[in-house]
Amino acid sequence: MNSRRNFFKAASLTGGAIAAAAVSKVALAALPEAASQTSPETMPPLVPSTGRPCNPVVTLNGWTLPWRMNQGVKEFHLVAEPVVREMAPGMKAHLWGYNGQSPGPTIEVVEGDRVRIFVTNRLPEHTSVHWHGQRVPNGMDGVSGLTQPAIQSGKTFVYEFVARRPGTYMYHPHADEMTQMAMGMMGSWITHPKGKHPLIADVDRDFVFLLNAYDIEPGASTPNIMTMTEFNLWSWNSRVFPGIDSLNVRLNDKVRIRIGNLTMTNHPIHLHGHDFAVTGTDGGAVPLSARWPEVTTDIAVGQMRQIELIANELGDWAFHCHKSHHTMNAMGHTVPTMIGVDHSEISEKINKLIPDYMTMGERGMADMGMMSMPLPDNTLPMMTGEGPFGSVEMGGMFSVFKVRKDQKPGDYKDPGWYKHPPGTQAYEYTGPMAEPVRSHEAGEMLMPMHDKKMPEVEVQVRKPTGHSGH
Ligand SMILES: [Cu+2]
Repeated sequence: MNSRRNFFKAASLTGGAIAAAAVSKVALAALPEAASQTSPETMPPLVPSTGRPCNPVVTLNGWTLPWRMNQGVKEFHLVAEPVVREMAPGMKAHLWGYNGQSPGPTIEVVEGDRVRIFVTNRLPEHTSVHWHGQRVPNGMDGVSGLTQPAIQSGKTFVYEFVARRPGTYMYHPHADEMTQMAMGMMGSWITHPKGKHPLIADVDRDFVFLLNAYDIEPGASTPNIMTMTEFNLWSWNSRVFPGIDSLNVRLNDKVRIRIGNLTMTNHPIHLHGHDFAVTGTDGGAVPLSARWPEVTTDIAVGQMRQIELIANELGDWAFHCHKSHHTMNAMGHTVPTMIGVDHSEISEKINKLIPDYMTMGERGMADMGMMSMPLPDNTLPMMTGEGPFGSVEMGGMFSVFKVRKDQKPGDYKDPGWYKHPPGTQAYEYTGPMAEPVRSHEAGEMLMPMHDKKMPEVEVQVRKPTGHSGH
Protein backbone atom coordinates (compact mmCIF):
# COMPACT_ATOMS: atom_id res chain seq x y z
CA MET A 1 0.00 0.00 0.00
CA ASN A 2 2.68 2.38 1.15
CA SER A 3 4.94 1.69 -1.75
CA ARG A 4 2.15 2.31 -4.23
CA ARG A 5 1.36 5.66 -2.60
CA ASN A 6 5.05 6.58 -2.75
CA PHE A 7 5.10 5.62 -6.42
CA PHE A 8 2.19 7.98 -7.12
CA LYS A 9 3.88 10.75 -5.18
CA ALA A 10 7.14 10.27 -7.05
CA ALA A 11 5.35 10.15 -10.41
CA SER A 12 3.43 13.35 -9.79
CA LEU A 13 6.53 15.18 -8.56
CA THR A 14 8.72 14.31 -11.53
CA GLY A 15 6.50 14.38 -14.50
CA GLY A 16 4.06 17.26 -15.23
CA ALA A 17 1.03 16.63 -17.46
CA ILE A 18 2.13 13.36 -19.11
CA ALA A 19 2.96 11.71 -15.81
CA ALA A 20 -0.32 12.91 -14.31
CA ALA A 21 -2.28 11.33 -17.17
CA ALA A 22 -0.36 8.09 -16.74
CA VAL A 23 -1.07 8.12 -13.01
CA SER A 24 -4.81 8.61 -13.44
CA LYS A 25 -4.91 5.68 -15.85
CA VAL A 26 -3.07 3.53 -13.33
CA ALA A 27 -5.39 4.74 -10.57
CA LEU A 28 -8.45 3.84 -12.66
CA ALA A 29 -7.18 0.35 -13.26
CA ALA A 30 -6.18 -0.13 -9.62
CA LEU A 31 -8.27 -1.93 -7.07
CA PRO A 32 -10.55 0.19 -4.94
CA GLU A 33 -9.32 0.51 -1.37
CA ALA A 34 -10.23 -2.49 0.81
CA ALA A 35 -11.73 -0.84 3.88
CA SER A 36 -11.39 -2.85 7.08
CA GLN A 37 -13.19 -2.80 10.41
CA THR A 38 -12.24 -4.64 13.57
CA SER A 39 -14.54 -2.99 16.14
CA PRO A 40 -17.58 -5.14 16.97
CA GLU A 41 -19.69 -2.04 17.69
CA THR A 42 -22.78 -1.11 15.70
CA MET A 43 -21.57 1.54 13.27
CA PRO A 44 -23.80 4.51 12.32
CA PRO A 45 -25.57 4.27 8.95
CA LEU A 46 -23.42 5.15 5.93
CA VAL A 47 -25.27 8.00 4.25
CA PRO A 48 -24.15 7.97 0.60
CA SER A 49 -22.01 10.91 -0.51
CA THR A 50 -21.73 9.57 -4.08
CA GLY A 51 -24.12 7.68 -6.32
CA ARG A 52 -27.93 7.60 -5.98
CA PRO A 53 -29.40 8.68 -2.63
CA CYS A 54 -30.92 6.12 -0.27
CA ASN A 55 -31.99 5.73 3.35
CA PRO A 56 -29.19 3.49 4.65
CA VAL A 57 -29.54 0.55 7.04
CA VAL A 58 -27.90 -0.04 10.40
CA THR A 59 -26.07 -3.37 10.67
CA LEU A 60 -26.35 -4.78 14.18
CA ASN A 61 -22.79 -5.02 15.57
CA GLY A 62 -21.55 -4.40 12.05
CA TRP A 63 -20.95 -1.83 9.35
CA THR A 64 -21.51 -0.95 5.68
CA LEU A 65 -18.72 -1.29 3.12
CA PRO A 66 -17.69 2.05 1.58
CA TRP A 67 -17.54 2.20 -2.22
CA ARG A 68 -16.11 4.41 -4.92
CA MET A 69 -17.81 5.56 -8.09
CA ASN A 70 -15.79 4.75 -11.20
CA GLN A 71 -17.33 6.16 -14.38
CA GLY A 72 -20.85 5.45 -13.16
CA VAL A 73 -20.03 2.03 -11.69
CA LYS A 74 -20.22 1.46 -7.94
CA GLU A 75 -17.01 -0.38 -7.01
CA PHE A 76 -16.46 -2.40 -3.84
CA HIS A 77 -13.49 -4.42 -2.63
CA LEU A 78 -14.22 -7.49 -0.50
CA VAL A 79 -11.28 -9.30 1.09
CA ALA A 80 -11.93 -12.87 2.28
CA GLU A 81 -9.57 -13.44 5.22
CA PRO A 82 -9.08 -14.92 8.70
CA VAL A 83 -10.44 -12.56 11.38
CA VAL A 84 -10.71 -12.38 15.16
CA ARG A 85 -14.27 -11.64 16.25
CA GLU A 86 -15.21 -10.75 19.80
CA MET A 87 -18.47 -12.73 20.20
CA ALA A 88 -19.20 -11.06 23.55
CA PRO A 89 -16.93 -9.32 26.04
CA GLY A 90 -14.72 -12.11 27.40
CA MET A 91 -14.72 -14.35 24.35
CA LYS A 92 -12.89 -14.01 21.06
CA ALA A 93 -13.33 -16.44 18.18
CA HIS A 94 -10.89 -17.14 15.37
CA LEU A 95 -13.17 -17.00 12.34
CA TRP A 96 -13.02 -16.39 8.62
CA GLY A 97 -14.79 -13.35 7.27
CA TYR A 98 -14.42 -10.31 5.04
CA ASN A 99 -12.58 -7.01 5.55
CA GLY A 100 -11.63 -7.62 9.17
CA GLN A 101 -14.88 -9.07 10.44
CA SER A 102 -17.37 -11.88 10.48
CA PRO A 103 -19.90 -11.37 9.09
CA GLY A 104 -18.45 -9.23 6.35
CA PRO A 105 -19.65 -5.66 5.85
CA THR A 106 -23.13 -5.00 4.56
CA ILE A 107 -23.18 -3.99 0.90
CA GLU A 108 -25.77 -1.30 0.13
CA VAL A 109 -26.70 -0.29 -3.40
CA VAL A 110 -29.68 1.27 -5.16
CA GLU A 111 -31.96 -0.45 -7.65
CA GLY A 112 -30.51 0.00 -11.12
CA ASP A 113 -26.92 0.51 -9.92
CA ARG A 114 -24.19 -1.13 -11.97
CA VAL A 115 -21.99 -2.80 -9.37
CA ARG A 116 -18.42 -4.09 -9.64
CA ILE A 117 -17.10 -6.12 -6.74
CA PHE A 118 -13.43 -7.06 -6.50
CA VAL A 119 -13.00 -10.15 -4.31
CA THR A 120 -9.49 -10.81 -3.01
CA ASN A 121 -8.85 -14.20 -1.40
CA ARG A 122 -6.49 -14.12 1.59
CA LEU A 123 -7.72 -17.46 2.96
CA PRO A 124 -5.52 -20.57 2.99
CA GLU A 125 -7.92 -22.24 0.52
CA HIS A 126 -9.96 -21.28 -2.55
CA THR A 127 -13.32 -19.50 -2.29
CA SER A 128 -16.05 -17.77 -4.33
CA VAL A 129 -18.93 -15.39 -3.59
CA HIS A 130 -22.57 -16.17 -4.31
CA TRP A 131 -25.03 -13.24 -4.34
CA HIS A 132 -27.94 -14.97 -2.64
CA GLY A 133 -31.39 -13.95 -3.91
CA GLN A 134 -30.26 -11.60 -6.62
CA ARG A 135 -30.92 -11.68 -10.35
CA VAL A 136 -27.50 -11.83 -11.94
CA PRO A 137 -26.08 -13.17 -15.22
CA ASN A 138 -25.38 -16.87 -14.67
CA GLY A 139 -21.61 -16.41 -14.87
CA MET A 140 -21.77 -13.95 -11.92
CA ASP A 141 -23.62 -16.36 -9.61
CA GLY A 142 -20.44 -17.45 -7.82
CA VAL A 143 -20.87 -21.23 -7.73
CA SER A 144 -17.33 -22.52 -8.01
CA GLY A 145 -16.97 -25.36 -10.47
CA LEU A 146 -20.39 -24.63 -12.01
CA THR A 147 -20.31 -20.98 -13.08
CA GLN A 148 -16.65 -20.05 -12.50
CA PRO A 149 -13.34 -21.53 -11.42
CA ALA A 150 -12.74 -21.07 -7.68
CA ILE A 151 -10.75 -18.01 -6.59
CA GLN A 152 -7.39 -19.43 -5.48
CA SER A 153 -5.51 -18.06 -2.45
CA GLY A 154 -3.89 -14.73 -3.29
CA LYS A 155 -6.05 -14.13 -6.38
CA THR A 156 -8.63 -11.43 -7.03
CA PHE A 157 -11.80 -11.97 -9.09
CA VAL A 158 -14.22 -9.34 -10.36
CA TYR A 159 -18.01 -9.70 -10.27
CA GLU A 160 -20.08 -7.19 -12.21
CA PHE A 161 -23.84 -6.91 -12.60
CA VAL A 162 -26.79 -4.54 -12.33
CA ALA A 163 -28.70 -4.63 -9.02
CA ARG A 164 -32.01 -5.19 -10.76
CA ARG A 165 -34.48 -5.75 -7.93
CA PRO A 166 -34.78 -3.86 -4.63
CA GLY A 167 -34.75 -6.06 -1.55
CA THR A 168 -32.91 -7.84 1.25
CA TYR A 169 -30.23 -10.29 0.19
CA MET A 170 -26.99 -11.82 1.43
CA TYR A 171 -23.65 -13.07 0.15
CA HIS A 172 -21.63 -16.13 1.10
CA PRO A 173 -19.08 -18.50 -0.44
CA HIS A 174 -20.18 -21.29 -2.78
CA ALA A 175 -16.89 -23.20 -2.42
CA ASP A 176 -16.16 -25.59 0.47
CA GLU A 177 -19.37 -24.13 1.86
CA MET A 178 -19.71 -26.22 4.99
CA THR A 179 -16.26 -25.17 6.22
CA GLN A 180 -16.45 -21.57 5.12
CA MET A 181 -19.91 -20.85 6.53
CA ALA A 182 -19.10 -22.73 9.76
CA MET A 183 -16.13 -20.34 9.99
CA GLY A 184 -18.35 -17.26 9.62
CA MET A 185 -18.11 -16.22 5.96
CA MET A 186 -21.26 -14.29 5.08
CA GLY A 187 -22.62 -10.80 4.76
CA SER A 188 -25.82 -8.84 4.11
CA TRP A 189 -26.73 -7.12 0.87
CA ILE A 190 -29.41 -4.42 0.63
CA THR A 191 -30.68 -3.08 -2.67
CA HIS A 192 -32.67 0.07 -1.86
CA PRO A 193 -35.52 1.08 -4.19
CA LYS A 194 -34.87 4.05 -6.47
CA GLY A 195 -37.60 6.52 -5.49
CA LYS A 196 -41.03 5.54 -4.16
CA HIS A 197 -41.99 1.87 -4.32
CA PRO A 198 -45.59 0.68 -3.79
CA LEU A 199 -44.46 -2.28 -1.60
CA ILE A 200 -41.40 -0.81 0.11
CA ALA A 201 -42.31 1.73 2.79
CA ASP A 202 -40.16 4.63 3.92
CA VAL A 203 -39.05 3.81 7.47
CA ASP A 204 -37.45 5.75 10.31
CA ARG A 205 -35.10 2.91 11.33
CA ASP A 206 -33.87 0.05 9.20
CA PHE A 207 -31.85 -2.73 10.89
CA VAL A 208 -30.18 -5.80 9.36
CA PHE A 209 -28.42 -8.86 10.77
CA LEU A 210 -27.68 -12.49 9.96
CA LEU A 211 -28.36 -15.54 12.12
CA ASN A 212 -25.27 -17.74 12.40
CA ALA A 213 -24.09 -20.58 14.63
CA TYR A 214 -20.78 -22.00 15.75
CA ASP A 215 -19.50 -25.04 17.58
CA ILE A 216 -16.66 -23.77 19.75
CA GLU A 217 -15.64 -26.00 22.64
CA PRO A 218 -15.47 -24.18 25.98
CA GLY A 219 -11.91 -22.87 26.27
CA ALA A 220 -11.23 -23.07 22.51
CA SER A 221 -11.46 -20.25 19.97
CA THR A 222 -11.74 -21.93 16.55
CA PRO A 223 -15.06 -23.45 15.44
CA ASN A 224 -15.35 -27.16 14.81
CA ILE A 225 -16.06 -27.20 11.08
CA MET A 226 -17.26 -30.82 10.97
CA THR A 227 -20.29 -30.06 13.15
CA MET A 228 -23.61 -30.80 11.47
CA THR A 229 -26.19 -30.42 14.21
CA GLU A 230 -24.59 -29.87 17.61
CA PHE A 231 -23.79 -26.15 17.46
CA ASN A 232 -23.31 -24.49 20.87
CA LEU A 233 -23.08 -20.78 20.06
CA TRP A 234 -26.22 -19.29 18.48
CA SER A 235 -25.37 -15.83 17.29
CA TRP A 236 -26.60 -12.72 15.50
CA ASN A 237 -23.86 -11.35 13.28
CA SER A 238 -21.35 -13.58 15.14
CA ARG A 239 -22.27 -11.98 18.48
CA VAL A 240 -24.04 -13.65 21.41
CA PHE A 241 -26.03 -11.97 24.18
CA PRO A 242 -25.02 -9.96 26.19
CA GLY A 243 -22.67 -9.00 23.33
CA ILE A 244 -25.52 -8.15 20.94
CA ASP A 245 -26.42 -4.45 20.87
CA SER A 246 -29.99 -3.38 21.62
CA LEU A 247 -32.17 -1.97 18.83
CA ASN A 248 -32.91 1.57 20.02
CA VAL A 249 -35.83 3.45 18.47
CA ARG A 250 -38.06 6.45 19.09
CA LEU A 251 -41.72 6.10 20.09
CA ASN A 252 -43.93 5.74 16.99
CA ASP A 253 -41.00 5.16 14.64
CA LYS A 254 -41.73 2.94 11.67
CA VAL A 255 -39.10 0.23 11.99
CA ARG A 256 -37.87 -2.39 9.53
CA ILE A 257 -35.71 -5.30 10.66
CA ARG A 258 -34.13 -7.56 8.03
CA ILE A 259 -32.92 -10.98 9.21
CA GLY A 260 -31.19 -13.69 7.19
CA ASN A 261 -30.57 -17.27 8.32
CA LEU A 262 -27.29 -18.97 7.41
CA THR A 263 -27.37 -21.58 10.18
CA MET A 264 -28.30 -25.24 9.69
CA THR A 265 -31.70 -24.94 11.43
CA ASN A 266 -34.77 -22.69 11.56
CA HIS A 267 -35.20 -19.82 14.02
CA PRO A 268 -38.61 -18.55 15.15
CA ILE A 269 -37.73 -14.91 15.84
CA HIS A 270 -40.03 -13.33 18.41
CA LEU A 271 -40.61 -9.68 19.38
CA HIS A 272 -42.36 -8.70 22.62
CA GLY A 273 -44.85 -5.86 23.01
CA HIS A 274 -45.61 -5.30 19.32
CA ASP A 275 -46.95 -7.03 16.27
CA PHE A 276 -45.32 -6.91 12.89
CA ALA A 277 -45.85 -7.91 9.28
CA VAL A 278 -43.41 -9.75 7.04
CA THR A 279 -43.02 -7.23 4.23
CA GLY A 280 -40.32 -8.93 2.21
CA THR A 281 -38.22 -12.03 1.74
CA ASP A 282 -35.08 -12.72 -0.26
CA GLY A 283 -37.52 -13.33 -3.11
CA GLY A 284 -38.62 -9.68 -3.03
CA ALA A 285 -41.38 -7.53 -1.54
CA VAL A 286 -44.48 -9.33 -0.20
CA PRO A 287 -47.75 -8.15 -1.85
CA LEU A 288 -49.99 -6.16 0.56
CA SER A 289 -52.73 -8.81 0.32
CA ALA A 290 -50.31 -11.48 1.61
CA ARG A 291 -49.30 -9.71 4.82
CA TRP A 292 -50.77 -10.53 8.24
CA PRO A 293 -49.93 -9.65 11.83
CA GLU A 294 -47.45 -11.82 13.73
CA VAL A 295 -45.31 -11.66 16.85
CA THR A 296 -43.05 -14.54 15.77
CA THR A 297 -41.78 -15.36 12.32
CA ASP A 298 -39.96 -18.57 11.55
CA ILE A 299 -36.90 -18.08 9.40
CA ALA A 300 -35.90 -21.27 7.66
CA VAL A 301 -32.38 -22.18 6.56
CA GLY A 302 -31.23 -20.02 3.67
CA GLN A 303 -34.13 -17.57 4.02
CA MET A 304 -34.42 -13.89 4.75
CA ARG A 305 -37.37 -12.17 6.41
CA GLN A 306 -37.97 -8.45 6.46
CA ILE A 307 -40.38 -7.38 9.22
CA GLU A 308 -42.02 -3.99 9.78
CA LEU A 309 -43.81 -2.45 12.73
CA ILE A 310 -44.74 0.80 14.41
CA ALA A 311 -42.83 1.05 17.70
CA ASN A 312 -45.80 2.37 19.67
CA GLU A 313 -45.21 0.78 23.08
CA LEU A 314 -42.61 2.32 25.38
CA GLY A 315 -40.26 -0.04 27.18
CA ASP A 316 -37.47 -2.60 26.98
CA TRP A 317 -38.93 -5.41 24.90
CA ALA A 318 -37.21 -8.78 24.59
CA PHE A 319 -36.37 -9.75 21.00
CA HIS A 320 -35.09 -13.29 20.59
CA CYS A 321 -35.18 -16.69 18.95
CA HIS A 322 -38.00 -18.71 20.50
CA LYS A 323 -36.05 -21.99 20.53
CA SER A 324 -35.08 -21.79 24.17
CA HIS A 325 -31.77 -23.58 23.73
CA HIS A 326 -30.79 -20.89 21.20
CA THR A 327 -30.87 -18.26 23.97
CA MET A 328 -28.04 -19.94 25.85
CA ASN A 329 -24.31 -19.81 25.43
CA ALA A 330 -21.80 -22.65 25.16
CA MET A 331 -23.02 -25.77 26.89
CA GLY A 332 -22.49 -29.48 26.60
CA HIS A 333 -25.37 -31.51 25.17
CA THR A 334 -24.78 -34.55 27.34
CA VAL A 335 -25.97 -33.07 30.64
CA PRO A 336 -28.94 -35.15 31.85
CA THR A 337 -31.99 -33.44 33.37
CA MET A 338 -31.54 -33.50 37.16
CA ILE A 339 -34.66 -31.64 38.28
CA GLY A 340 -36.02 -33.37 41.39
CA VAL A 341 -33.02 -35.69 41.75
CA ASP A 342 -31.36 -35.47 45.16
CA HIS A 343 -27.70 -36.13 44.52
CA SER A 344 -26.22 -34.58 47.65
CA GLU A 345 -24.82 -37.95 48.76
CA ILE A 346 -23.17 -38.72 45.46
CA SER A 347 -21.59 -35.24 45.26
CA GLU A 348 -20.10 -35.69 48.69
CA LYS A 349 -18.54 -38.96 47.58
CA ILE A 350 -17.21 -37.47 44.30
CA ASN A 351 -15.91 -34.42 46.16
CA LYS A 352 -13.58 -36.67 48.11
CA LEU A 353 -12.01 -37.67 44.77
CA ILE A 354 -12.42 -34.38 42.81
CA PRO A 355 -12.62 -31.35 45.14
CA ASP A 356 -13.99 -28.94 42.44
CA TYR A 357 -16.82 -31.23 41.35
CA MET A 358 -20.27 -29.59 41.23
CA THR A 359 -23.57 -31.29 40.65
CA MET A 360 -25.99 -29.15 38.69
CA GLY A 361 -29.63 -28.71 37.95
CA GLU A 362 -31.45 -30.18 40.98
CA ARG A 363 -33.76 -27.16 41.05
CA GLY A 364 -33.60 -26.29 37.33
CA MET A 365 -30.74 -24.57 35.56
CA ALA A 366 -31.27 -21.01 36.89
CA ASP A 367 -28.33 -21.48 39.25
CA MET A 368 -26.20 -21.59 36.11
CA GLY A 369 -26.96 -17.88 35.60
CA MET A 370 -24.69 -17.11 38.55
CA MET A 371 -22.15 -19.73 37.48
CA SER A 372 -19.95 -19.83 40.55
CA MET A 373 -18.12 -22.73 38.89
CA PRO A 374 -14.67 -21.93 37.43
CA LEU A 375 -14.74 -21.70 33.59
CA PRO A 376 -11.95 -22.30 31.09
CA ASP A 377 -10.45 -19.10 29.61
CA ASN A 378 -12.27 -17.60 26.62
CA THR A 379 -15.63 -19.13 27.57
CA LEU A 380 -18.91 -17.40 28.31
CA PRO A 381 -21.18 -18.53 31.11
CA MET A 382 -24.03 -20.63 29.75
CA MET A 383 -26.79 -18.20 30.71
CA THR A 384 -25.86 -14.62 31.31
CA GLY A 385 -26.80 -10.96 30.83
CA GLU A 386 -27.52 -8.72 33.81
CA GLY A 387 -30.72 -6.66 33.68
CA PRO A 388 -31.93 -3.96 36.10
CA PHE A 389 -33.73 -6.62 38.19
CA GLY A 390 -31.18 -9.44 38.12
CA SER A 391 -29.85 -12.00 35.69
CA VAL A 392 -31.79 -12.18 32.41
CA GLU A 393 -30.69 -15.84 32.19
CA MET A 394 -30.29 -15.51 28.45
CA GLY A 395 -27.39 -15.83 26.08
CA GLY A 396 -27.16 -16.54 22.37
CA MET A 397 -29.86 -15.14 20.08
CA PHE A 398 -31.30 -12.51 22.40
CA SER A 399 -31.45 -8.73 22.36
CA VAL A 400 -33.67 -5.88 23.55
CA PHE A 401 -35.87 -3.60 21.45
CA LYS A 402 -35.81 -0.28 23.32
CA VAL A 403 -38.61 2.20 22.60
CA ARG A 404 -38.16 5.69 24.05
CA LYS A 405 -39.99 8.99 23.72
CA ASP A 406 -36.77 11.02 23.58
CA GLN A 407 -34.59 8.86 21.28
CA LYS A 408 -33.61 11.44 18.65
CA PRO A 409 -33.96 10.63 14.93
CA GLY A 410 -30.67 9.15 13.74
CA ASP A 411 -29.54 8.40 17.30
CA TYR A 412 -28.84 4.69 17.79
CA LYS A 413 -27.17 4.96 21.21
CA ASP A 414 -28.34 2.76 24.07
CA PRO A 415 -30.68 4.89 26.22
CA GLY A 416 -30.13 2.68 29.31
CA TRP A 417 -32.84 0.72 31.13
CA TYR A 418 -36.50 1.68 30.89
CA LYS A 419 -37.99 3.35 33.97
CA HIS A 420 -41.42 1.86 34.50
CA PRO A 421 -44.09 4.42 35.48
CA PRO A 422 -45.53 3.72 38.95
CA GLY A 423 -48.27 1.07 38.91
CA THR A 424 -47.20 -0.48 35.57
CA GLN A 425 -44.88 -3.23 36.81
CA ALA A 426 -45.52 -6.73 38.17
CA TYR A 427 -45.12 -6.88 41.94
CA GLU A 428 -45.15 -9.44 44.72
CA TYR A 429 -48.51 -10.32 46.31
CA THR A 430 -48.26 -10.41 50.08
CA GLY A 431 -51.95 -10.73 51.09
CA PRO A 432 -53.69 -13.85 52.47
CA MET A 433 -53.55 -17.07 50.41
CA ALA A 434 -56.87 -18.93 50.02
CA GLU A 435 -56.88 -22.73 49.55
CA PRO A 436 -57.58 -23.54 45.88
CA VAL A 437 -60.97 -25.21 45.34
CA ARG A 438 -60.73 -28.46 43.35
CA SER A 439 -63.56 -30.27 41.60
CA HIS A 440 -62.36 -33.62 43.00
CA GLU A 441 -59.64 -35.00 45.23
CA ALA A 442 -56.09 -34.57 43.96
CA GLY A 443 -55.08 -37.54 41.83
CA GLU A 444 -58.64 -38.82 41.49
CA MET A 445 -59.88 -39.32 37.95
CA LEU A 446 -63.05 -37.86 36.47
CA MET A 447 -64.35 -41.37 35.56
CA PRO A 448 -63.44 -44.78 37.00
CA MET A 449 -61.04 -46.87 34.90
CA HIS A 450 -62.55 -49.78 32.98
CA ASP A 451 -59.81 -52.18 34.10
CA LYS A 452 -58.35 -51.37 37.51
CA LYS A 453 -55.64 -54.03 37.37
CA MET A 454 -52.92 -51.65 36.13
CA PRO A 455 -49.32 -51.85 37.31
CA GLU A 456 -48.15 -48.72 39.10
CA VAL A 457 -45.54 -46.98 37.00
CA GLU A 458 -43.68 -43.89 38.11
CA VAL A 459 -42.49 -41.85 35.16
CA GLN A 460 -38.86 -40.82 35.48
CA VAL A 461 -38.35 -37.22 34.40
CA ARG A 462 -35.03 -37.57 32.62
CA LYS A 463 -34.27 -36.72 29.03
CA PRO A 464 -32.26 -39.20 26.97
CA THR A 465 -28.73 -37.92 26.44
CA GLY A 466 -27.21 -37.27 23.02
CA HIS A 467 -30.30 -35.73 21.48
CA SER A 468 -29.76 -34.34 18.03
CA GLY A 469 -31.55 -32.88 15.09
CA HIS A 470 -32.08 -29.33 16.34
CU1 LIG B 1 -32.94 -20.17 17.02
